[in-house]
Amino acid sequence: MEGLDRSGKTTQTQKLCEHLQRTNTVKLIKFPDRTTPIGKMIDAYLRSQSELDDRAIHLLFSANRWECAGTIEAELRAGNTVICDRYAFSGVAFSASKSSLSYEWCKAPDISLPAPDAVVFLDISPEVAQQRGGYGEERYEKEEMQRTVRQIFRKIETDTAQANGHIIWATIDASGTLDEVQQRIQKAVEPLNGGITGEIQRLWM
Ligand code: FDM
Repeated sequence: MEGLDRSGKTTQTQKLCEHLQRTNTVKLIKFPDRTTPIGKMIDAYLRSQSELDDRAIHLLFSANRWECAGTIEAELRAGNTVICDRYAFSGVAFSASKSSLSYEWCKAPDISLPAPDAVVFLDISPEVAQQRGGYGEERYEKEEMQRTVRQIFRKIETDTAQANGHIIWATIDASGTLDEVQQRIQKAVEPLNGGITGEIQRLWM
């Protein structure tokens, strides 16, 4: 699950989890995982309690995924469903929105992570986001940055289709009611309901 700020991503992810739990064991993983030592460094940075070089924080976000990659693979091998609240796509979209970092450089550390079978991107215009109460307190919750991030997500969608044709990429309009948006999400992931067989795919390879 990916999304812009104020898209309702966390609530929608929780609801999707509950829905899928009726038929399968579901593991929900939130990135950044702020509980690990790396996650604590990320958390301090996001709350502006520490300063880090743009490259250093990007690599920490990626390392935070790699430290969980083994768990993700084990869950998938056990036949469970894994839902990630943000993943490498956020990693690239947010970092590459900084003028100091190139898009290709941002992708590199996440290459060969376990690839998802579907990416649900909750899309919301900056105008609707503002109506929902404006942006919050954290470092990246600024209108200008969110606009750029949104554009980069579109580029990542194209790129991911080229490298990983099997990934379902669903850009969901997040501007309706909670239930309307949830219905759209459930419909988008329906093709996966029968389960997935075969090798775990690798991201951007
Ligand atoms: N974020 C999240 C990144 O910049 N890179 C990443 O790899 C990830 C996973 O962290 F602004 C940003 C996106 C967001 C912030 O995310 C925290 P949540 O979902 O608001 O906790």
